[in-house]
Amino acid sequence: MDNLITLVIATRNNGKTAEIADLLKDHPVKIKNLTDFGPIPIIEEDGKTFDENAYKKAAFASRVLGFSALADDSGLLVEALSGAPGVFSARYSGENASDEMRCLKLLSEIKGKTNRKAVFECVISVAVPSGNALTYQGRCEGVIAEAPSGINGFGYDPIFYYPPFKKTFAEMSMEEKSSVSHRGKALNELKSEFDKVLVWIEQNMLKPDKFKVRPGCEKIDIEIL
Ligand code: ITT
Repeated sequence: MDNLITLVIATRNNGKTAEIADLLKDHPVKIKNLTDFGPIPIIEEDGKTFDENAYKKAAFASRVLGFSALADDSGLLVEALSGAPGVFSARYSGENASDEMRCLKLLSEIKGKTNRKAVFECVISVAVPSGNALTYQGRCEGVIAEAPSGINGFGYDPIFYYPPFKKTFAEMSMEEKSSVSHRGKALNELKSEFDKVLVWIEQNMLKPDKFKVRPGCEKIDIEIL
């Protein structure tokens, strides 16, 4: 069908792309991701909340590519570390660190603490080129494991232990993880009103601008009007 609405998954994280694409696979949209287009500038994630960053990523991708776009901003908040790494989850151990390095840093920061409670949070933003957007949220509570375990998933999955399943996220299949995860919950909320979302996208595609793009070279910023 050619009249399907195109929805671009605006993330450079392959683990997220796989989970989002899987959850949306049976829906009447043409799913694309950033690799389907030429290089697009990296957006600076300088928001103080998941909400701000998710909006920025979705609105910017939609604006630049001319399609509706869905972005996810998420992270892990550890109670004993006053909510760190939080919005800095991707950069917790420096810009170029691996997932393994981030997990090991977190394990060393929390070493010896008795409170190992943590929560994953996710905000999904669906935006159209004008800058209008819809927001969905999800969270999942668990504890930080004593040591990494499991090989599935990405990011902090090997050290995020989910007590009801007696497994870390990295020991679960993608379907199992999505049934309880922060991202799965946010996307399920979106899916529960998918028909309305498609109508909203159609009605909003041509609305007047809500923001200006400031062109730069490597990193680009947007200014909300
Ligand atoms: P994009 O901005 O391109 O989407 P990113 O990896 O930079 O990719 P975020 O800024 O949202 O994404 O950072 C989220 C980080 O939080 C991510 O890199 C992981 O380290 C962690 N994270 C989020 N969701 C996770 C999950 O389901 N499992 C494990 N770690 C997760």
